Amino acid sequence: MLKCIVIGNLSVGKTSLILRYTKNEFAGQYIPTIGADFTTTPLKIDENYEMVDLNGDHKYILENQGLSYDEFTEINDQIDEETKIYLWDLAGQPFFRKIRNYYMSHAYCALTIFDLNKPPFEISSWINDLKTFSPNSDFFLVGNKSDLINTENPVFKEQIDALEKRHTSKVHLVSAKSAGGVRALFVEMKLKMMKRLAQSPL
Ligand SMILES: Nc1nc2c(ncn2[C@@H]2O[C@H](COP(=O)(O)OP(=O)(O)OP(=O)(O)O)[C@@H](O)[C@H]2O)c(=O)[nH]1
Ligand SMILES: [Mg+2]
Repeated sequence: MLKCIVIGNLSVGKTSLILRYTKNEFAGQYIPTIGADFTTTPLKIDENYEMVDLNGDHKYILENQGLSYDEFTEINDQIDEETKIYLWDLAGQPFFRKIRNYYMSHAYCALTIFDLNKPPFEISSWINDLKTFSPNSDFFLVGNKSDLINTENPVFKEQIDALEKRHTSKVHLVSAKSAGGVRALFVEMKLKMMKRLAQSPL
């Protein structure tokens, strides 16, 4: 089972990001997730649609994952069309902590989401929970709602730099509303999962 969990405080946009990626939709109103929800997405990357449509960003994403285009094609071709990633959307409200912790185990990958409008970006407790319940999980740090801020602001850049250093991980800036960066994030996540699978099959 390729389980990917999507975690982060309430209202940071976990459900919205999944909806944007899987259905290319966005809903403005906030409907809190109750407990947990799940949806699936194929692991295999559609080269013509998902990759080519990234407006040149695919080069940068492949570079992040240390893959040449040929290496990508080789591992992507080995993946069965039927192989699915199970995306678990875990409710962020404190009330759901118990049920959430239960769903946090055995994750292969995690997207840790935070709201770019709400500094200081407190994600340490999520990373700690992840290390407790799914110590072998890979993770991505994701700042959402980039449509509402100026990403060129030096103070903002410093905060993001500090976060990247603290967790020795790149921060992905995305917006479920404008769709900016969302496809790139999920494609990079798939690449990371594929690479890991190719190195040590389940
Ligand atoms: N401006 C803006 N609003 C967003 C964005 N993503 C989500 N929102 C809004 O933020 C609110 C919360 O989004 P959700 O996706 O429901 O948040 P969640 O993280 O799933 O929340 P819980 O299920 O309670 O944990 C909604 O009103 C969304 O419309 C974004 O990229 N930009
Ligand atoms: Mg939700």
